[in-house]
Amino acid sequence: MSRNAESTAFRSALEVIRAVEPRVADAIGAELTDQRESLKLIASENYASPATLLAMGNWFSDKYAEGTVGRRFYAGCQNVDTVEALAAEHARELFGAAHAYVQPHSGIDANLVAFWAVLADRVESPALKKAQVRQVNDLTEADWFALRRELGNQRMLGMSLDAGGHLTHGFRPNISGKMFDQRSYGTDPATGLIDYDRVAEAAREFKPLILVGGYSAYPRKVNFRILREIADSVGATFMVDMAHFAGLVAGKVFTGDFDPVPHAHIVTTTTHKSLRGPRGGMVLCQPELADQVDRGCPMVLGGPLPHVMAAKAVALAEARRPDFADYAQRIVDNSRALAEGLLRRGAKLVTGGTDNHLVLIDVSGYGLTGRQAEQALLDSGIVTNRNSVPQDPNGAWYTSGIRIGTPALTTRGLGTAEMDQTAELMHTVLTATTAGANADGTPSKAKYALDPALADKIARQATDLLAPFPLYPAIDLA
Ligand code: DSN
Repeated sequence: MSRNAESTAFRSALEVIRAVEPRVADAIGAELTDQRESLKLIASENYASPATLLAMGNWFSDKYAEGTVGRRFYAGCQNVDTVEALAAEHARELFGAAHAYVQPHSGIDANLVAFWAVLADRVESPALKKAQVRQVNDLTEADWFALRRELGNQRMLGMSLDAGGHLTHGFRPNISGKMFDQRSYGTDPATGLIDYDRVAEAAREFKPLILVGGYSAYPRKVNFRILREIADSVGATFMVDMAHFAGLVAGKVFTGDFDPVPHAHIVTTTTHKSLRGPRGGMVLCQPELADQVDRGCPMVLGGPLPHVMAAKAVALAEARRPDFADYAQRIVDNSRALAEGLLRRGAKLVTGGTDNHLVLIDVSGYGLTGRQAEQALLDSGIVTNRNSVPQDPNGAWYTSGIRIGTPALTTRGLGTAEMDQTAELMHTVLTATTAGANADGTPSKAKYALDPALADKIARQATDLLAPFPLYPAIDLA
């Protein structure tokens, strides 16, 4: 394929869009410029390949396909069957999973499918059994009452949000925290690391139906063998949400005890973070849960998105290539280099470092809240997101942390030397930023001061750092 093909494809697409609504075409073009010019350190973002992006922009979007491959509620799904089966096959092969369900639209959808599958599989409920074998019309009002009571009072134990867990793992404001009787495990206050003995103790006391592993802001490996042993010891189903680190599992950086797939009963993920696919979700599971998982649509999900499943098939095929393992290793090498660069300059990091794709800076060490630091970095061309740190005194809105990650910059080709320069730019901004005050003189958690000339200088240096690593080098929209 010529490099020109990518340019032609995207230029032609924009020309067609421009003829209908030029402002949308302009916004798409502007987004490419912004992404090209900013130092993107958001740990959950990446840059999908042109092939992945193009697989989403077509008439597959027009098709309804409730059901599963070969068993649809709509006619004419033969081509959707092809791409869904391909995506599932690539996912099974890539992760060594017994079963893959590629329809979830997002991570929360994947988690809801998994929760439902476990509830349906594990909860002893005569009413649910009747409902499952499609005797729904035979259920009495008392049956429905019992079913809601039984399904609605199950227990889940997951990692707490401020320790790095995800809001869908039982955080109260999320639906998972409302549908389950929920408890959470944190991290050791001294080390910031998961204390497996404490998790085991919590599991013994609480006896959850589901033990959830996985995180969105924990910068270390997790031993999934130990978590599975804990789950087994209390009869819990072990679920892992690997959304953040799926690319590291796919690239065989996380193997053995650190690969969740052989240890968990059910694994969920998104496909767009370190895995570098389209926006979407996926569930992998042991054979005994496959039937329930496949009921995800219409049980929990709306119609599947065939165009996104096509893109998942493309991205998963890419992740099966040998160069993806090299990419995954470079993500971690870069993350370590970034952490070391920050530590050497005096930054305070949660757990003192990293062994995955992300680093969590405790910006209270710079006298700032996460919100102040996030904005000051953004003024300087560095895109990050604020995040709670364990036992965060500033809550989930202002926070005391900045979460950064290397999947996106690694895709562009930046290496460990550039990570050290990135650490220097970040440290310079954070050191130069001061917390502001409210009108009444009290300390503000949002206001800050940063010399605009310095912010501009850092933004120019960030652009210079990126210049040798163009994003989508083959695409010229001019
Ligand atoms: N929003 C994703 C993240 O940034 O981690 C997960 O939901």
